[in-house]
Amino acid sequence: MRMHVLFHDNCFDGAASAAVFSRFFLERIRPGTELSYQGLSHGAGGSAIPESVFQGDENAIVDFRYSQSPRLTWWFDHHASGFQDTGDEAHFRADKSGRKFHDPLRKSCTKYLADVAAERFGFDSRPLKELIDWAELIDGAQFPSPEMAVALREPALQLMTVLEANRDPPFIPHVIRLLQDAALSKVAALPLIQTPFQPLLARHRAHVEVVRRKARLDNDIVFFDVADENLDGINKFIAYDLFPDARYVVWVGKSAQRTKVSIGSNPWRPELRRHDLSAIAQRYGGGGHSVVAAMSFRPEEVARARAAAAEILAELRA
Ligand SMILES: [Mn+2]
Repeated sequence: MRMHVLFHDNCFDGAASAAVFSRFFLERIRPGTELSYQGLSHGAGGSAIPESVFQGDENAIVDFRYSQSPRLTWWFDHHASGFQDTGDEAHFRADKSGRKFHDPLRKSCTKYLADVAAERFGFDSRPLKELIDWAELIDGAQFPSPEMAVALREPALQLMTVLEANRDPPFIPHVIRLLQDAALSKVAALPLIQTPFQPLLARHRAHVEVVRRKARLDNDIVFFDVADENLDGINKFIAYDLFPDARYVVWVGKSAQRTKVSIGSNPWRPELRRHDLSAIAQRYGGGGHSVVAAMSFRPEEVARARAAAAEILAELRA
């Protein structure tokens, strides 16, 4: 029997959720199960999860949207946009398995999963406390200051940076296996993480300079467009470090795989948010949370992405 764990790719919370799920499954559900892993990412226009990803005898999705496939046997998610296809939510509500869970009010999928596993299945999550606490802090943007989120001094933030930038499919599954048994700070200190981190830190510092050059604050909203620089994965807290009083950040980015519009509300000024950003992103085929969301377009659709960003800016300023 093989359990295939599908996780939100290039995301600290996605990898941490997969590690917690694995340890929970092996301790409380079926010891000795062979586990395999695969990352899922958002495609253009909110494309559905292909049936071909469900490769296990059982399949779990963590920190990523729902699927009505009968091959999906476990699901944990906290995205407000967790139900994207017609009938997804009704299908989930009708589920009687007791193995599918969704709570859009939770800050991280990792802590949500650990809490459900503890309360309903008697799982002892204490050995993974460091990992769970950092996932809650990172995914919930609970940093005491934007400076901490941008300086990347803490080992967990260095690991986060490496996971977000990774393009090698077997790498994150390997990290997920390590995180099940070794302390997070020990894993982050390994050459496996530190070797790729050092050039990423230099690149990150260059991104800070690009955002400093391009970002403009208008009506409490920061906007910048780095599609021409072919930048997609940049640290989402840079703009708040530069503009601590901003209400929202809207930016256009681009990689070989997609053009992306990201929208976020200032985690250090929560009282300024007046929009559900996930609802806005869903109108463009994207999704996320009420406080931070994004939408993807095809790589060649830069003009469409820029038009969407302009419409969203107008809506947020109105
Ligand atoms: Mn998450």
